[in-house]
Amino acid sequence: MRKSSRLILALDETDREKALDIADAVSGTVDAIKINWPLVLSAGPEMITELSRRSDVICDFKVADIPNTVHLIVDGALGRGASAVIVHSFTGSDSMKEAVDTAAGRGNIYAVTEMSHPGGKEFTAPNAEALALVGVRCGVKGFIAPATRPDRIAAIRKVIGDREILSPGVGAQGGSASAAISAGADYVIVGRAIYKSDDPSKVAGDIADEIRTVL
Ligand code: O7M
Repeated sequence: MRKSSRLILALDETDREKALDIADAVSGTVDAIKINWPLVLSAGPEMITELSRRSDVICDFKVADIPNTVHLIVDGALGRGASAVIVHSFTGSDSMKEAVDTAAGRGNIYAVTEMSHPGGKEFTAPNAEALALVGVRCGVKGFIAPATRPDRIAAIRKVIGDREILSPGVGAQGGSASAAISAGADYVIVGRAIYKSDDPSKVAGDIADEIRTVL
């Protein structure tokens, strides 16, 4: 994934044509497009391939399963053109290692440490540093840490060295792109603020400009 605007679009739009229009409008600005179950369930897994012609595609399937199932999901996503897959780390080192081994030479694995919504404080936040350490040992490319709590991005950064941090929670969830980058995130992930706006290209450009002010 290139590291230019440091902005990743979370394309949770469920209308296939709208999703492709938005991808076309912002693919020159964003460094990657992240897709999740909403778009895959409405438009089919072929959207992975379709979008991979426009941008790097990160499959945010938050895989949380036994190693064999993890292998099948990661293999299927990368086989359709994804360049990265996101997994949960609470499943433990054997599942996470299986994801990393399956992706080796074909793509990257990112692991969730602490989630950005208020409920993320209940179980994920108290265990986030330990979860991140398991990810480091398993060789993941990077981690997901919350833009809604920039101090937690900084805390995760201390544990993971120079591995990447991708940070969701900007805009609709109240977080700020510049604050997340300043706290140590490499990229911010932005969904509704871009794909629900009247002018996704302009909003993406504005967020990229905001990020540039703190680099
Ligand atoms: O900007 P939004 O709130 O519309 O979208 C945020 C996206 O990031 C959406 O796709 C979420 O599923 C995802 N996300 C979070 O919002 N919080 C998290 O803690 C983790 C993720 C995520 O991307 O996990 C990999």
